[in-house]
Amino acid sequence: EVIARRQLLQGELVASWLPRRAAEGHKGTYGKVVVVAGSRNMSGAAVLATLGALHGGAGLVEVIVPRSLQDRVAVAVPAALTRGAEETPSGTLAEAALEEITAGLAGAQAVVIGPGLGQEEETGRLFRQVLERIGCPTVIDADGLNYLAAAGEKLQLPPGTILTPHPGEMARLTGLTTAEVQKDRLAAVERAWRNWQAVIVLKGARTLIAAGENCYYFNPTGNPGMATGGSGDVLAGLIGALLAQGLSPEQAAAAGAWLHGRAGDLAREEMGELALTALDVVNYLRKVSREIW
Ligand code: NPW
Ligand code: AMP
Ligand code: MG
Repeated sequence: EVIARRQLLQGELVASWLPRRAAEGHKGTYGKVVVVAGSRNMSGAAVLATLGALHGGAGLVEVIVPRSLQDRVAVAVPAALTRGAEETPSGTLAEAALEEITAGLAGAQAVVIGPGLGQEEETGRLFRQVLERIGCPTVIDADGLNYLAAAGEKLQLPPGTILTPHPGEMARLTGLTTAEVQKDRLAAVERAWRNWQAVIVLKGARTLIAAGENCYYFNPTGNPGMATGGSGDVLAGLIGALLAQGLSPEQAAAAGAWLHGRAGDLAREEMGELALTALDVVNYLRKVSREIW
């Protein structure tokens, strides 16, 4: 049943979607997120997406990165499982990583793919093959979106896919300019939704979510302090965690945007906008959790 709606997100609605922790719950209850991310110069993107997933309540998070980054990522996020896969000379995931990644996908309730993957052609070919092997709801972000845009054909997406473009990525996905995207954000998300038949999260001030025919959410949380490297990578992981806990793609996308912005707003109360970094957004998810979980 498709219900036409344009909804302003607010905390009570988001809280009503979130699963309560059962007294008998165990880590298997809350789902496994597999994060496919990172390259030599962007190991932080993998770390931040993984932290977003852990702080979003996923029972288990496994992060798959180019082999030479594995130890570093494991030290940065000891709570996550890590898997190192074959890499290209420039330190991005290689096509030969396919079997290792496929093994990692087993048992995932949600996948997050794209942050920091880089833009090597070979990694793009790998990305397309990985997409075909994913059988669970998936968040595609950052370079994953760039690979979708570069594919030149409409790729088949996993069931329950969420795309999380910022305006620049949205421009690449739709063939519009960034200015055109920003001038009519509603038209841009509609266009992307029609083309991809996926939930679209157009980030930036007042993040806009399209989840179906005439079905939009407007997010009022967040602030310009969050305009800082890596904050989108945290959001991708967070949405993955909500998917793994059983929220629908529509709810996970909307709730993720709201919670992420709320964490940024609570961080701003303490430190102002200047000093705020992506790691603060992660850490203030604790306060948001305390507020409404
Ligand atoms: P312009 O110039 O206005 O047309 P890119 P990226 C636009 C990784 N990271 N409003 C704007 O375009 C990511 O995961 C790794 C308007 C801007 O110049 C990716 O894999 C980190 N325009 C990779 O880096 C930390 C907006 O987009 C352009 C806009 C590249 O991602 C950082 C930039 O977009 C990063 O997350 C807005 N609100 N937002 C790490 N520590 O490892 C964006 N634009 O070229 O896609 O580059 O977003 O930095
Ligand atoms: P990314 O560009 O992928 O790192 O994503 C940036 C994240 O920060 C997204 O979740 C944006 O919605 C958020 N963000 C960036 N600038 C603002 C802003 N001016 N107001 C609210 N949120 C913002
Ligand atoms: Mg980003």
